[in-house]
Amino acid sequence: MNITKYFLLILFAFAISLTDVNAEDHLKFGELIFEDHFERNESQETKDEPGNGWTTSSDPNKNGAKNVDLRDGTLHIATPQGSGHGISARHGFSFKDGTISVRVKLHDKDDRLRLNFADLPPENVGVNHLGAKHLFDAIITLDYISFEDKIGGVLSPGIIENRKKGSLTKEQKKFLATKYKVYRHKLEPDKWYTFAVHLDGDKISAHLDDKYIGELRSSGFDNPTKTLMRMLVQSTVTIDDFMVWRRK
Ligand SMILES: [Ca+2]
Ligand SMILES: [Ca+2]
Repeated sequence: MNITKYFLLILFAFAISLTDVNAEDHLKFGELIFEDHFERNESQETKDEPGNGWTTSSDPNKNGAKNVDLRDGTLHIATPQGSGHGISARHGFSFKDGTISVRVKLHDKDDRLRLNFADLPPENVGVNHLGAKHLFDAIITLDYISFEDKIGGVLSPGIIENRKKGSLTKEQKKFLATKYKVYRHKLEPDKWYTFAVHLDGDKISAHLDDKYIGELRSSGFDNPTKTLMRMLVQSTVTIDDFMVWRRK
């Protein structure tokens, strides 16, 4: 064997081993069921047109400004000036246990990405987002990451009514304090981070890049079906590499 052939063989073996590492990396989260890297453009630049099954909260039939923009191979989401509410980009998926990972870039202190896990009536899965039931949230800002079980917390029977009336009991307040967890950190603006949120039974946990953030256990995380992801943005957030793995 001449030296060139030998070198090529080594290079080939190295490439194979790299591919294996990447494949294993993905396998550890389960079966990859959806991914979007936003490497495309709209047919126009005046209305939301994210494509690939995404819908947004901006009604394309109204003359609203464009809020969700495919830009340089990313999804750029910005709340219009003076708008009281955030903008959402939604996509269906389905798992009981799994991981949702997204690359996120926050630009300043007001920017917030809320991953809102919701459940749809079975007839609306993959059709529309009508009747979506809020389950829980994972939030990331430049200052913190938080988890909150909504369906097993503020939206649970007895609590929801008392909360509206402002008459939560001491026990109810104590109970609600167990449904929410916040982790303080300092992230850099305009820098990409990979935020991965894992669901396993009644446990939610997260990684930021390779760093383990923490976990919270609560009944709502164990909802038998999770079928809709709403990325709710306050201010401006840039997204890339949205990926979903199913374990159960
Ligand atoms: Ca665009
Ligand atoms: Ca991309």
